[in-house]
Amino acid sequence: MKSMHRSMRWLTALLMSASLGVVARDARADAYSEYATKGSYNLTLPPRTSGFATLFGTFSPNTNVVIEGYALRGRLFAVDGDTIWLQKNFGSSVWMKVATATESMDPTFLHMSPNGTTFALGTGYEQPMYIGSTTIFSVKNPPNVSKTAGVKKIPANYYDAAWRDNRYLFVNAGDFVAGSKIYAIDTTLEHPETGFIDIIPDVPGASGSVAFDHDGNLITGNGLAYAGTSRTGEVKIWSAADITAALAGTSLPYVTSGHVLAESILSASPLGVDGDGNVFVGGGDAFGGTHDMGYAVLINHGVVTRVLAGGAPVDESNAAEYTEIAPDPCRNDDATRVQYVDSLKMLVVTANMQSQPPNCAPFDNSGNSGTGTIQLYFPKDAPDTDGDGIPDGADNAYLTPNPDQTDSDGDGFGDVADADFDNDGDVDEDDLAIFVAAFEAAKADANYDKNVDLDQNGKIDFADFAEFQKRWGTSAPFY
Ligand SMILES: [Ca+2]
Ligand SMILES: [Ca+2]
Ligand SMILES: [Ca+2]
Ligand SMILES: [Ca+2]
Repeated sequence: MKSMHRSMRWLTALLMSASLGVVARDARADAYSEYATKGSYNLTLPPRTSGFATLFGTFSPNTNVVIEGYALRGRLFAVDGDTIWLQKNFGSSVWMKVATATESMDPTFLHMSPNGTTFALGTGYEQPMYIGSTTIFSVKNPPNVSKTAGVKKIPANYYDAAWRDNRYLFVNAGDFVAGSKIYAIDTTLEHPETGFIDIIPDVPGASGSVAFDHDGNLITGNGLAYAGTSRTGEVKIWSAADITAALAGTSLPYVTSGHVLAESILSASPLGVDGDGNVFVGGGDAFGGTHDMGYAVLINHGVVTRVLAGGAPVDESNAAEYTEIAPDPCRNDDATRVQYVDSLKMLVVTANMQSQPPNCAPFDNSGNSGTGTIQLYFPKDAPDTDGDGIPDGADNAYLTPNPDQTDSDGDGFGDVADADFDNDGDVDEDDLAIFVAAFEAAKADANYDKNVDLDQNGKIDFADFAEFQKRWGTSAPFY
């Protein structure tokens, strides 16, 4: 009896370690909740001049474009009425104007090619799409995209778009009345509008968005039901092989091809995939209901695998298959956008906050009002190059440890890395003069300068000078 108990305990232990082993092998995040592990960080969009501000910028680790010292990899773009802004530093709400447009932009998309060399800009309803080189962007002399030589101006019907590779841009045309289609643009053509390729020619209803996963499968989402056979809130996925065939001329009929991933996520815009292959669906209300605005849904990567193999779509009553993220506690925001920055393993959630509890404003579906806020979420394995506990995507000095993140002059560069005291972009004699004037000052002294106290220990001494020396002769950005 005794020995039987012992062997059962041993077997139980063996079973437990075996099952633990299975869990440990899959390190992938399965739910939005796993993104909160390193905390969330709040940013703000630039003040809008007209139209509404929207955030873009999903950059692969292969993006190597640098604009006047500012690497595009991981950096966010914001677009408002007439301006394209570039984020000055990781974790920063300081925005630099890098381009304008003639059109009053009610932007529907600004997507960079995977290698970062080409931008595609949708300026708004019935306005042209522009495709051009990202190297035209300039902090020193922002160009007008609509008037820049070499930028292709394309008349097209569109709502959102996604790059398949560095050549083909997939576009969903979201015409509420006439029905929608998904087509591809060969961006290498001199006149891309002469060679549109039908991929899915007959989407019933308004198409909300398109996205590619890491294996080249295409994901589509249908938005608002308007008339006829609209399939509201349906998210479908088409295999990479089907997409390759469609590019070669075999277009895909909407109803009889592809696989249904979700049956009712309104408005299915935008769509995207995180680093672990989970599919996120932003937009307004999700899974029906009358007042379920202000959140986005994450569909577990396992459902994608199952659906591609012919299995059932996401079970919306099963929390293991989808989770929600709700940036707006009042849940009356109808412009919840989710994007993923591959190079930083960063989930970016934007919302237009119209009110705060307990005084929640009544439901509003204009999509344009409220304060544009940005929340950053990171999974456990997000890069933290300097090991100070702040993930790279939120760190205002990602190469120098500064857990306090102090930025005394508010220019977006953390004090610890910011020896450009006069903010002219260079660390030179002028900054040395400012340093010398404050040297040996302590907090109580009249000549104490918080900016110059690089290590923030309340005293300007040789430790700060050593840091200053390291930065001597460098130019912005400062990390
Ligand atoms: Ca860090
Ligand atoms: Ca740091
Ligand atoms: Ca600073
Ligand atoms: Ca300077």
